[in-house]
Amino acid sequence: MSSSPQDKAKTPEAFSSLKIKKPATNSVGFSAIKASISQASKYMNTADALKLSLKVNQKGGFDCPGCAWPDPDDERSVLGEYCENGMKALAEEAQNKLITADFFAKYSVDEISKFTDFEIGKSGRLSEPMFLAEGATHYSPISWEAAFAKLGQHLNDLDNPDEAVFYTSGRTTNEAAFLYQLFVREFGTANLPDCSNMCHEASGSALSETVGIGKGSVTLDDLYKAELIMVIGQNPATNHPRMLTALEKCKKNGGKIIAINPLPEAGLIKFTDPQNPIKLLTGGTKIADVFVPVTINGDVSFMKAILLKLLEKEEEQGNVFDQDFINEHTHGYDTFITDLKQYNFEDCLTASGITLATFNQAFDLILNNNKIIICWAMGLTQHENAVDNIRELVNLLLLKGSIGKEGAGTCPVRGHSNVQGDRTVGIWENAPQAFLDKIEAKYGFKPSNKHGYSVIDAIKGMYEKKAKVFVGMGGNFISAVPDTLYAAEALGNCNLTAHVSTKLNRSHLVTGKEALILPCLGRSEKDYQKTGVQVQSVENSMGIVSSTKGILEPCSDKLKSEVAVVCGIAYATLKERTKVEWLKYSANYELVRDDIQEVVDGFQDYNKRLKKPEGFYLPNGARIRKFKTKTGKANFSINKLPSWKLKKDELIMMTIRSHDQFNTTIYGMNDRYRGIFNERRIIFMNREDMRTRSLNEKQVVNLKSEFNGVVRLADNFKVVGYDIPKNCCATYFPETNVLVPLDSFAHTCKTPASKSIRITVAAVD
Ligand SMILES: Nc1nc2c(c(=O)[nH]1)N[C@H]1C(S)=C(S)[C@@H](COP(=O)(O)OP(=O)(O)OC[C@H]3O[C@@H](n4cnc5c(=O)[nH]c(N)nc54)[C@H](O)[C@@H]3O)O[C@H]1N2
Ligand SMILES: Nc1nc2c(c(=O)[nH]1)N[C@H]1C(S)=C(S)[C@@H](COP(=O)(O)OP(=O)(O)OC[C@H]3O[C@@H](n4cnc5c(=O)[nH]c(N)nc54)[C@H](O)[C@@H]3O)O[C@H]1N2
Ligand SMILES: [Mo]
Repeated sequence: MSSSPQDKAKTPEAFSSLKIKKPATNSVGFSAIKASISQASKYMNTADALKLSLKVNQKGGFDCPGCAWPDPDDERSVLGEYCENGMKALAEEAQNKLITADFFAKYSVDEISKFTDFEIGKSGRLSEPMFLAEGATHYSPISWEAAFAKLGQHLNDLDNPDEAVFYTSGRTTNEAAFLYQLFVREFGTANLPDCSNMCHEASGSALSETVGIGKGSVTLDDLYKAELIMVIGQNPATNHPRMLTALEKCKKNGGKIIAINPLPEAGLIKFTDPQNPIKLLTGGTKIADVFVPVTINGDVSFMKAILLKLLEKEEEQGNVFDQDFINEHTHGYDTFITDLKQYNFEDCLTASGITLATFNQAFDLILNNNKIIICWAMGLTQHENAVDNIRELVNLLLLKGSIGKEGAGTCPVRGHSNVQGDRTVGIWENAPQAFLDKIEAKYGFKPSNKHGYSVIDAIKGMYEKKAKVFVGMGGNFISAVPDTLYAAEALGNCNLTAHVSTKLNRSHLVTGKEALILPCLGRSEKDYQKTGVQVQSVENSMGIVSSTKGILEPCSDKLKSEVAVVCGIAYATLKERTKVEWLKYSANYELVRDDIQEVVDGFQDYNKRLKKPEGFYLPNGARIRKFKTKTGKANFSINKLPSWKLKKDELIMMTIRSHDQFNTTIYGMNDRYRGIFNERRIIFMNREDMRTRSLNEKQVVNLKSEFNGVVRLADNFKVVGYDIPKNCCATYFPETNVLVPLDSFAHTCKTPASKSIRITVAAVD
């Protein structure tokens, strides 16, 4: 008998062999170059590795699939916009090894599910379409035509288009994403859950409401010119390494930096630019002027403490707030101030976990500077009050008039390399009516204007058997989502699960009754179509759209591009009833861009402007103080302090990324900067919390979360004593996603609260 979807969804519990060293205080430098070269040469051939490292993020090259950090507008180093983790992402994609039909004949789905995520990733690149028949133990090959027909048949057999779910992960290019959502809407549903639901959705919600655009307002140049950058809830040395170059440049221009984070992350403390040989020898730049070790989810409390003191100073001396900006451009100031006055400074400071001395250092920098940029990522967005976190940051920027001028503004640092572009071109379960109207005007069908499933709703829908077909455009749904075991049962309920993927992952193993793997080209590979090698486009974290063109030969001749796959599925599903000429697009992607420019604002002359090596900026109201909110102004907001309390023995846990992973893809078993080697099943704990629980370093513990009466368990983690605030702890995602309750999510936007899970730890005898 084959094992249950739940068994296949869990990460194996065996340990490797944990080594602990002192955490690093300096990031990048020689060790990063060494790490990336060794990674590349282990899994790729040397010529390809060199070719890639020279072309990545170069004008006319291809966009690194690693992260969404922008490329400099002007000079780019000859070494490429080089970064260790970008190189690891590429080495992962451009592996020599292929997974062919033989692999699937050799290993059953059950057997593969016993591999660790690291082993699954290192099995190679998917190289041909595969099908898992009902009741079968092994995947077997299928032709593309048969695969499209099978998927089309399943979709057409549904009673209602809303019984299908179409997930997207943020690596999909604008062209593929636009066609994908077009197909889904013509098919008849708005069920377009997206990785951004688990990522920066809270930023989008908070920013749209307060400043009228769900994206950041700054450019790279602003970062260089800021007087103060606050980096909150973000670990750039690992997740956006090229951001450190911008922070360094800001410092060189006299700027200051405050880092707010429960962990003293290496890159925030000191950074050595790998492209600067002198710096490599002399030891790098100190990054954070002030490090604020806030308690997990203590950010609103900390910000309120700052706002209260600013108000006190404003009332004393009168020149702290930018009253001209407030009068001209904002709404809700008086109500906001009245609300703020209810809070007590000492209570807020205590709740934030920060000492008065550290508070004062951060406060002085905020008080005395008026060009402030705030950068943030998952440390703020994955909490129940995530939207409040971000709105409170906006309150600060509005008081200081620090938005819509040089060197100032909002900077949500995006995750996946095109997650922002995907949303721009229509991957949205709740798209604005104006966008749907444009689709209708252009194509002549009426898109559903229901609020479709977000990730959380999609899981519930499948669990309750209201949704029966799951299609994943990239990503690794089962490992990325919260509440792994519940989600596994949900996927197991489906009639068909189908994934368009570059690499094998656990979502191919936790299947519906039938399953399809549709292997596609990666970003680094040449996309040959009838009119020649195709160029595609992506949008980075700062709203710049630029081209990307693969440079390596495809690893298999049985791969299709994402665009071709979408067109194939759409044609096979919609047949005569379609109003879209699906087959023309895959021959020439310029035709897709022609359509995008008609439907999406800001893309005029798309094909022409894409030819500019540096790409082009999309319009951004907040950047020029045109706040397109309901009030027509930038809105102050009222945010409460978080109300949760830890029960006796409970800790609050954040699930974070190690230095050797890209989301659910595990590049290696180390987390070098944090001094962790050869193990992922660990829990970082405050040493005093260890003492009160009589736990020793490396002791094995089981973790338990209890939420609304439901108990969730994750067994076998080794304790690591760490510099983390009391009552806080950290583990790696996805190993502890089994503990994240499905119903613990951010208000307004339903982002799973995977940075504030209340758990208890119990020693294993
Ligand atoms: N190499 C690499 N690059 C990546 C990724 C990857 O996995 N690997 N993932 C990509 C994606 S999709 C994303 S979204 C980004 C993620 O980039 P990050 O958001 O940097 O990733 P996380 O590891 O989730 O780190 C969250 C940080 O927030 C801190 N934190 C946690 N809780 C709190 C809190 O309550 N308050 C504060 N102030 N801080 C807190 C943690 O200590 C940690 O430093 O990176 C992108 N780039
Ligand atoms: N507990 C916890 N859970 C989290 C998070 C957390 O911090 N803590 N972070 C959340 C965040 S921020 C995010 S963004 C999600 C990530 O969720 P996902 O985006 O679903 O996950 P990834 O691990 O990035 O997906 C990796 C898979 O994408 C496929 N892939 C890679 N490149 C391509 C490509 O070019 N095309 C196609 N078609 N497929 C490709 C490969 O098959 C690979 O196995 O996870 C979320 N889950
Ligand atoms: Mo993300």
